[in-house]
Amino acid sequence: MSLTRLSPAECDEGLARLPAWSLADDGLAITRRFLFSDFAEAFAFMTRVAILAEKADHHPEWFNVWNRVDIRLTTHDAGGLSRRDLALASAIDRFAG
Ligand code: HBI
Repeated sequence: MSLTRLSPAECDEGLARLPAWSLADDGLAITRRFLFSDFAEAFAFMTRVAILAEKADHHPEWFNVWNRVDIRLTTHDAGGLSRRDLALASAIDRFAG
């Protein structure tokens, strides 16, 4: 999948289909906060995302504390958002609920 940086209009179109995600203040990433019932649920989610990311060869920047997982998706090789970020966010939403 393309590593070309998305234009502002393409970012807006992509985010319109990902209502649970937000554009980062720097405009270079999309972010979403996930809350789970406890740490075990949060870590199980992270394990599934890790497998997905490895298959996609596209990896999240994330932070976990107890039942919370904050995910930031950006494409380092593109210097901003690419279609890979939108695709991974969509895949994560499919099993995050
Ligand atoms: N993950 N988020 C993110 N951004 C990248 O640019 C990136 C990556 N994972 C792997 C990777 N680049 C390179 O190894 C190439 O596969 C693109």
